[in-house]
Amino acid sequence: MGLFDKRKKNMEPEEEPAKEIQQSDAPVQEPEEEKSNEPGFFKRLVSGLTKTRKQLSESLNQIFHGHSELDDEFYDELEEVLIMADLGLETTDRILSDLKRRVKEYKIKEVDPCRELLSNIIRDQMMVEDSAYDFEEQKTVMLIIGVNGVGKTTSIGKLAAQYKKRGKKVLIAAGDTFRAAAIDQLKTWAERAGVEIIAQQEGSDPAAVVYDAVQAAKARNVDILLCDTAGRLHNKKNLMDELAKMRRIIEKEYPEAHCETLIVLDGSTGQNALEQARQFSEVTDLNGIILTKLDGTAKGGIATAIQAELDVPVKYIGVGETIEDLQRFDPTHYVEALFADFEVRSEVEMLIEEEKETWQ
Ligand SMILES: Nc1nc2c(ncn2[C@@H]2O[C@H](COP(=O)(O)OP(=O)(O)OP(=O)(O)O)[C@@H](O)[C@H]2O)c(=O)[nH]1
Ligand SMILES: [Mg+2]
Repeated sequence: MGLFDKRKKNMEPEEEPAKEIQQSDAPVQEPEEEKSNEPGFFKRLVSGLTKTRKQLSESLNQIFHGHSELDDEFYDELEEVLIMADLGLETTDRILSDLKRRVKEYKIKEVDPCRELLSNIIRDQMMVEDSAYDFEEQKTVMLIIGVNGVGKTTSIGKLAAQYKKRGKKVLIAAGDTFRAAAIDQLKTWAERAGVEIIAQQEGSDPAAVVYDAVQAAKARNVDILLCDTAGRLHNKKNLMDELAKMRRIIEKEYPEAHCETLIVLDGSTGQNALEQARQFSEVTDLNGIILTKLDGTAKGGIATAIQAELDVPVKYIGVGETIEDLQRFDPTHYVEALFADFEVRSEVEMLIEEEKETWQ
């Protein structure tokens, strides 16, 4: 039984509309079943999303406690709260239209059942296809792109460590040759993760580094090659040309490998992150998004906006600084962690306890 189903069972009277929702709306997936393959996974997510959850829950509680009727005022206030959580105008509009449609369909007259509807709608906006992570099981070259400071290098370090732990043969390419410090930072991560790295001098051609790394990956039977890239060059055109050149080399030199281009976005920059993703998607095909720094921000709703507006899946999220804090994105868990309001917080803690017991 999912968190929201539990809450409903405990808290809501047996009203007709509530029953109808349970029957016709897809139930929230069981978090207990696939909560993680790592201990503390859900706890990290809940803790990482604290700021966003607090802001969202407080505002939502106020709205839900302050209204008994589904009138315009209720919807207007809801709109304001969703926009404040950085879901963006377009996504908020889409969510509210969907909510109104479902309210009509299920003949709902009261505000309370809307809470679950709302979380279901947001979850549905972000569903990731089952095939989204197939690349992890193939020979893959991952090109990690994004503007400076968003978390490319650290995400590569964290992913390398996680893949290695799962038995993959991993290689890293230091494709950010713009600064010597960038190469050193990546070397430190490679050491920490216990994987090999291909690097050249500062100022060398990044495409040449990628070329060498691809040859090494083929020769050493590497499963996953992770390529770092520069976030800042002399101008935007340079940067985009360089990324295109790297991708051409990968495709030409290693056509049998899958090329996975992931853009890293800093979640704490809210709508700016969305704009960056838009700009990059105009010049290169994006397979997915790594959304970092959700732990430091109340703008966690941006994950929903990005996915809904760009139609590019968020594949990993960063909810802290440790290696385990970079997680595969699971919309069900994300929504449960995000929407756990005061009334159900004890149940969130219960889930964490259950998780602890499973892994101890
Ligand atoms: N709190 C938090 N910090 C993060 C997360 N991901 C990255 N960071 C921090 O963000 C800072 C920048 O990360 P980098 O990996 O160096 O970013 P980059 O995109 O490689 O930056 P450039 O190489 O300058 O383009 C570092 O201090 C990281 O520790 C996250 O999920 N949460
Ligand atoms: Mg970097």
